[in-house]
Amino acid sequence: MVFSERTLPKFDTQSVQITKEEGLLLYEDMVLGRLFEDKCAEMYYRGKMFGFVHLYNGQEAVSTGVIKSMRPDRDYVSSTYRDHVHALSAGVPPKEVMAELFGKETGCSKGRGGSMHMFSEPHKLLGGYAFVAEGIPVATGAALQSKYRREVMGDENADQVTACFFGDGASNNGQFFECLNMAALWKLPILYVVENNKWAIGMAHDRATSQPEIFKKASVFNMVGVEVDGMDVLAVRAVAQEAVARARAGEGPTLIEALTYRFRGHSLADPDELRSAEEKELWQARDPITQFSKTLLERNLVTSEELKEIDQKVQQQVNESVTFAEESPEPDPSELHRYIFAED
Ligand SMILES: Cc1ncc(C[n+]2csc(CCOP(=O)(O)OP(=O)(O)O)c2C)c(N)n1
Ligand SMILES: [Mg+2]
Repeated sequence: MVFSERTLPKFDTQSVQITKEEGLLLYEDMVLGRLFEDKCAEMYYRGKMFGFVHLYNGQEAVSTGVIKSMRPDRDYVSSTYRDHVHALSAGVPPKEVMAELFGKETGCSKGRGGSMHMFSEPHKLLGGYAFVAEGIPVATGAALQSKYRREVMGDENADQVTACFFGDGASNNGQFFECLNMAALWKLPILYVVENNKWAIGMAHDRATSQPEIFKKASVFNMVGVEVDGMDVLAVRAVAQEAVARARAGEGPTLIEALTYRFRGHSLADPDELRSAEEKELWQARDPITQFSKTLLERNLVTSEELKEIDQKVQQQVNESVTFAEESPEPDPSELHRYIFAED
């Protein structure tokens, strides 16, 4: 079956003013996501990590554009099983993410979680979740507690916004509808970010969904719904900044549908034979990192040497994360029962 490509929403990237510092921050975060995932693939095929590993290549502009519009270590982020790069954007050090993938005690979830269960209290990362849509109620709860603490308990500092990431497939699950209803009803400070990469494993979104334009589903809850080119980091950032401001001002949630694509198979165990070569090539040509480096160069904000230096610095950081993970101890078997329940 052949599916047509959706027309991308119009966005005037030229109209967005950014400083060199902001541009480099966005660029570095996306490159970190890309090089980290490439290294994961290498380590997985070398037998260094086990279980399912889902990579984020191609979708970097969504994680970077949204999370870099939020306050680090204060606002909440919830993810899915495709969670390494959300963790990195949220500020979890690459060595802690890599060590988690290696199942080591020094991992951000103490080696108990692995690829699909990144968690970090200091970085307000509420977790990766193996079940599709499982993070949506958790993120909705986080947003409810911020609002409750602020408005009912009078805690002025409880002004956190939550970003809840999930896939197109998850938007057909019941939690999505129940949580959007509650969030709109209670005007919760939350961004529901659907990363519509057109596929749920081997199921094409258009084939499984009566209304494939997910952002339109916001309207039935009286919620703001927007679609955005998920391969354009400045477009994602602009939409996210507006949504964060709306949430922070007590005006409630936003459903953001980012049109994006994963450049690799569903997981590293997927031979990726179902998607057509044409479709893959079309999206590969929209690579968010290549596009953004062009923008930075065209605006004379950076030189190609500066970008290369960042690439090298990040590559070194990623390599060091592997050394750290390899040299780290495994959890002590006598302590395997720990971290199931909160400790005093
Ligand atoms: C509740 C539940 N049902 C089924 C699965 C098996 N499963 C794992 S990933 C996936 C596809 C989800 O696709 P999508 O939400 O679009 O996210 P993407 O993988 O594209 O990022 C499915 C069905 C699961 N993990 N959890
Ligand atoms: Mg998907």
